[in-house]
Amino acid sequence: MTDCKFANDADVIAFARDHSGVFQAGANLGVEEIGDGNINFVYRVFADDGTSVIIKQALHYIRIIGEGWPLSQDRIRIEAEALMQEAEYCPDLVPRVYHFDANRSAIVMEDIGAHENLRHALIARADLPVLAEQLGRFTADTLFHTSDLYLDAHRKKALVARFINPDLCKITEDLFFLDPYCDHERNNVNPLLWGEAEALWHDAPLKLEVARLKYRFLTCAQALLHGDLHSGSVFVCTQGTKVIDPEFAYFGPIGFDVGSLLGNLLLNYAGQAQLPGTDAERAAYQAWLLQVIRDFWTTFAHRFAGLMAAETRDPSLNLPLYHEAFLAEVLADTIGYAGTEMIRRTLGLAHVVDLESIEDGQQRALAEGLVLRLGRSMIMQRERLGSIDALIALVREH
Ligand code: SR1
Ligand code: MG
Repeated sequence: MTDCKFANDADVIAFARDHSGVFQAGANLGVEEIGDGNINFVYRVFADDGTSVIIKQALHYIRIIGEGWPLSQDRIRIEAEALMQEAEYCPDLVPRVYHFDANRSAIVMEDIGAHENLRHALIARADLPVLAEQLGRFTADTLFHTSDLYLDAHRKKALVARFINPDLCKITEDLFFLDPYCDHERNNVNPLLWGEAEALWHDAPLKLEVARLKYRFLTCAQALLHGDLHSGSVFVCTQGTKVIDPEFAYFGPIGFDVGSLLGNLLLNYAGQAQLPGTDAERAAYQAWLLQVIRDFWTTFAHRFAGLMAAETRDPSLNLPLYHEAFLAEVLADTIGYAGTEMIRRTLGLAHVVDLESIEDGQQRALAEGLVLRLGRSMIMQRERLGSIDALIALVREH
């Protein structure tokens, strides 16, 4: 469906009117394009009475690049099906899907307009009292219930087949595990960080560990991942959290999702030291971030352990010692993939505003240098750290 792009505002409005079921007959509707992501087109359609929906459309190329970087439109089916899958276990934490239209490569979904992008909320030092618990619950419940620890073996394999997502996985395979570890033309390196980047490109022990993490990403079909669980895919308000954008969903290692979130919290932690404010404000927010990291992991691990004990039906997998070993492996993966997320957001193509909004290049290089050194230590030490407190101690040492 390469020619499905909405022709104009009236086309978007007609689509929303026909496929959402939320607007009054004859309501006067308006539309605005709100997408600031890299890949798709996103519209908000609204009525005078405040009713609104979101329409997300995937074209056959990457929005910010154009036709020069083609991308399968199957990603929008995968996103719709992943949102519905996630809603089975965490209906309060994802936007509701009203309609998926394969011909228009579009989803009509709930408008979560009262929420704010987590990345911007963290930069503004928002207090988010339910964030850690809700992210821990989202990851534990979605990942456990799509793994072999829960699903019947035939159902699991049928689901794996529905979520084969080669184009989007290839983006991750390249942007996470290839580009940042060589002088790649897609990279975007602060000139003041060039020496540290070059050192990393020649760091054989690090490249060996990144190869191991990449191979797990390629082969370890543990659970249905969100696949792109960075702070820009999470929306927050003081009462709640919504996780959006699972177009990178595929069956991969559980620690990739958990680690993506953890890595993004640490990217903000590193940025905080150079963002505006007093020393006391920066330090207080950094301490809060470390507490969120601890609570997030602890919620995830406790819930996942409880689910394994209560709901794992396969007797050969329902062993307390195996459950303990499984979570230890997920923690090591989490720390390692968090490290790769941190490094790729510093040297690779797609940076984050937690660091990019530090206007002074010298100060930004300080924050980026911290990210690189911490990311490297996390990748190298991931199998030795053994607890979230040990990780937090490592962060403090840097
Ligand atoms: C070209 S796509 C760059 C990044 O945006 C997406 O959100 C993913 O994180 C991807 O790596
Ligand atoms: Mg996205």
